Amino acid sequence: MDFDRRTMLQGAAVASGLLLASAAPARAGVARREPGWIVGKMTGAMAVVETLLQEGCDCVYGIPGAQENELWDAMKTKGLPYLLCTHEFSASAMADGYARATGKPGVLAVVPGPGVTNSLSGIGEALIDSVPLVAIVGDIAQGEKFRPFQVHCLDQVALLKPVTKGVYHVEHVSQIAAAIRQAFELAMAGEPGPVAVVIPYTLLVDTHDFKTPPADVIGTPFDEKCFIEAMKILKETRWRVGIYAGQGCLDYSESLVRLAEVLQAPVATSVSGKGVIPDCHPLSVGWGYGSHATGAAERIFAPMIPTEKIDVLLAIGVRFSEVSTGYYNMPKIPRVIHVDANTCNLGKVLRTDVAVHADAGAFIARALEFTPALKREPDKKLLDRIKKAKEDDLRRNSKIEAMHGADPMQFILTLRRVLPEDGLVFVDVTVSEHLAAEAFPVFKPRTYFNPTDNQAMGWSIPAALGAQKVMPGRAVVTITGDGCFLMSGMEISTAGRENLPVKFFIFDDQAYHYMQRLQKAAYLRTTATILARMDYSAYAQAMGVGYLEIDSTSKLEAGIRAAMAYPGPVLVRVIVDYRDRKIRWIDAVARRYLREMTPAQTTRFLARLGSRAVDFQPAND
Ligand SMILES: Cc1ncc(C[n+]2csc(CCOP(=O)(O)OP(=O)(O)O)c2C)c(N)n1
Ligand SMILES: [Mg+2]
Repeated sequence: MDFDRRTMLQGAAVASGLLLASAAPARAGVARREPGWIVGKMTGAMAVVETLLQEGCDCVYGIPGAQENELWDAMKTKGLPYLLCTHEFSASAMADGYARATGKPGVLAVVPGPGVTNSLSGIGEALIDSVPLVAIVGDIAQGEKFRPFQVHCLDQVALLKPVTKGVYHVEHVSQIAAAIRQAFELAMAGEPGPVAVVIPYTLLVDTHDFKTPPADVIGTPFDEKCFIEAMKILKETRWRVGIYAGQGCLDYSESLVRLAEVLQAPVATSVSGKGVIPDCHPLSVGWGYGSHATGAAERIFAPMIPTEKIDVLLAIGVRFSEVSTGYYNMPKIPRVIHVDANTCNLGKVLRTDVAVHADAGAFIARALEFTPALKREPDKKLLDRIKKAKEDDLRRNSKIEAMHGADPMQFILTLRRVLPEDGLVFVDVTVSEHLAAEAFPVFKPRTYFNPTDNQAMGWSIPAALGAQKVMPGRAVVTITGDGCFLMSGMEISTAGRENLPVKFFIFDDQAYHYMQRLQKAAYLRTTATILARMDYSAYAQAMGVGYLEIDSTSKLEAGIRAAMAYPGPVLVRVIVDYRDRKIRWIDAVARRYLREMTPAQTTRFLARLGSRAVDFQPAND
């Protein structure tokens, strides 16, 4: 990419004192507790907690340390819930899972040095995936109390800067409440993202007489001129519109569906937009709209027959990122309207005719005011084509290919049948994420989650725990590869300790199958992809959670039902057999990579394949 994601999100300046961040446009629509003033004499630690409570924080995820003990003690005193995790990667992923599920900023608290560096992968995931976080980060003593060679004396601010929208470095106890409030505001403003507040530990015990007002609301610009341009195009009722909706629409699902019905526009979504329209809606075509995504989306957005084509693409709250588009694999549509809360996303990937800088919800609400002019009659032929294309996808996906274990695609279809509509699914960085994006229908916003653009392996286990902690009545499951499990599996001990009833489905193929798929095609052998044979039953027992095993396709339904009925956390080893099941995303991406190779690269590539093809005993490891 030729741009810096952090700069794009703005608010980029590191604040010394409380100078931060250029004003990013605020997002409307998410209900937040109206915060009042922070008033009274208290310690810095108490001010942190009081501010978090006022901002509506339900839970802080993290691990205490010498520099943060004062803070954790204050949380207990003031009754602010917290969840102790086993590693700070989990702290950031838990806060991320919380934020995606609730729509509110997730909060983590970590110590300086290793606490910060451990948390960076998850904070980076939140940055690239537009998830609001507030990281409360300890720091070594500064100012008069500074001494050389303190423990954890890394440059916390410099470490956090590239993975956040902004960093507030607090220099005096009096600044604590304002810094945290501004961090909440900035995290949600415009395109959401993570913000850090770095507090030297000595300030937590200092006292101050606080009188801190609510943070200034960062305004929401609405580009009226471009909006009118967009309406001019949409009013051409002879043109068929297709909507591509992203995460920016998650809080405006009902109005988005209404707009789609007014326009009679088929709706495709990005991966993180899954759920903005119920997949059972007659206009929903599922994920993506190219050859990498659902067959239905491709057939409707890139049809063979010219009279069936889409004339206008209306992209709302979406970025056309590499993963969602299968390596920028977008069928050409003659006219493109792109709406986004962050100007830096507009027209960045796709040539755009009209770029509307606006919050998705505000745009949709305004567009609905033009209903009489935009209205199209239902097109029975289109609706029939969508229905037929979805049925064909289901038929193709229902074909069982596995022979020595469970079929992963059958798992995905069966899980959907068993899981309640409001159940939460956290899908990790396994090759099955692409199968799930394609074949797992989502019926409600904020119920399907995937670390889409940083692809941080191991994310699903802590992210699911973060959400389950504040949503005790909801069914929460993970779809986790065995490689991902080995990265964050220790966090399952937290489920056992707290009795958080997440169902951890671990796809055991003793391999990085994803890498094997990519490597086999390119090198005719695999390197560094084979994982340990594990005793999952012993592991579950050690972690204090229940255990189940599914070793064939025929046992999927009963196994998943048994897991869901289990009253506590349970680890389910699903022995999967991928065979060479077609994965549309991988095939589409491979085709595009090949097309982009230079003639010299292609020659070298083919020569290597040729020489390896005669090696009958390829060394795979
Ligand atoms: C932290 C991290 N390291 C490495 C990768 C590269 N990577 C992507 S998928 C994958 C393998 C995942 O293995 P597993 O969880 O077993 O799922 P499977 O590939 O078998 O479906 C790897 C190594 C990554 N995305 N994140
Ligand atoms: Mg695997």
